[in-house]
Amino acid sequence: METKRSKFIKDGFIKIEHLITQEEVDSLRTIYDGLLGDKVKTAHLRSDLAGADNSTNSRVERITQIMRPSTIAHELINNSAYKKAEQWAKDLLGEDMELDFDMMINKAPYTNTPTPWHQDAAYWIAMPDKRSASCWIALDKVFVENGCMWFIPKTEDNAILPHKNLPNGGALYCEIDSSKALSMPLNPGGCTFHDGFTLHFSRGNTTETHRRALILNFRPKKMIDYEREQGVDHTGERKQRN
Ligand SMILES: O=C(O)CCC(=O)C(=O)O
Repeated sequence: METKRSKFIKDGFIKIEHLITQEEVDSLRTIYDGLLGDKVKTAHLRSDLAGADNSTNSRVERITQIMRPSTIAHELINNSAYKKAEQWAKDLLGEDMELDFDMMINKAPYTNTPTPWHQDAAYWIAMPDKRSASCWIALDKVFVENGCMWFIPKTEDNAILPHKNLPNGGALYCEIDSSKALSMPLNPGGCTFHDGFTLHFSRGNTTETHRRALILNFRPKKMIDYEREQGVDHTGERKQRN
């Protein structure tokens, strides 16, 4: 019988329809919106995943990324979403899984900017233990037109494709055949989990409301220590490291 765990191992991703309740979504939205609206407090952790837009002097962020929000909003760490996602990560990959980093990725209304195809492991240093799980939590109803996640089921284990940066320090991307990609619409409080080697992407937000996602990345405690010893805390520049 296929379980969430066996599907995650086979395909490199799974979908969980209800990770947290609407009440829990509402309390996360309050914290999330507070950080999104505070460009001063978040300045050192905040950037545009689409790359800085130098051409227009525009201050409009197309894809707002805020790394490690729990280092500013400390209450996040004890939030039930973090606890539930961690339990799932342990169930999927083992009891030694812990939170490595959290991040917010928001697509503002009508910004219509895709997050390009990539593998998260391209951003990370090479690690002897390659287990990882990223939990992408929808704080809004997400669908194709506002930028839900898309995944390509894994065929090859742990191969990292060559990635390049979008101009001006933007996201990493790779050239791939996306004909087998599957979209992952979700209701608020639903989530997906993906492995660091799984190819994923999202379309731009063409709707009149925000597309808010909170992402929690888990890996073995020993690998988190290994990263920190090398100065990796997931707040540095975007570049291929692996
Ligand atoms: O939210 C997005 O558009 C992309 C998210 C992503 O790339 C990730 O969670 O690794």
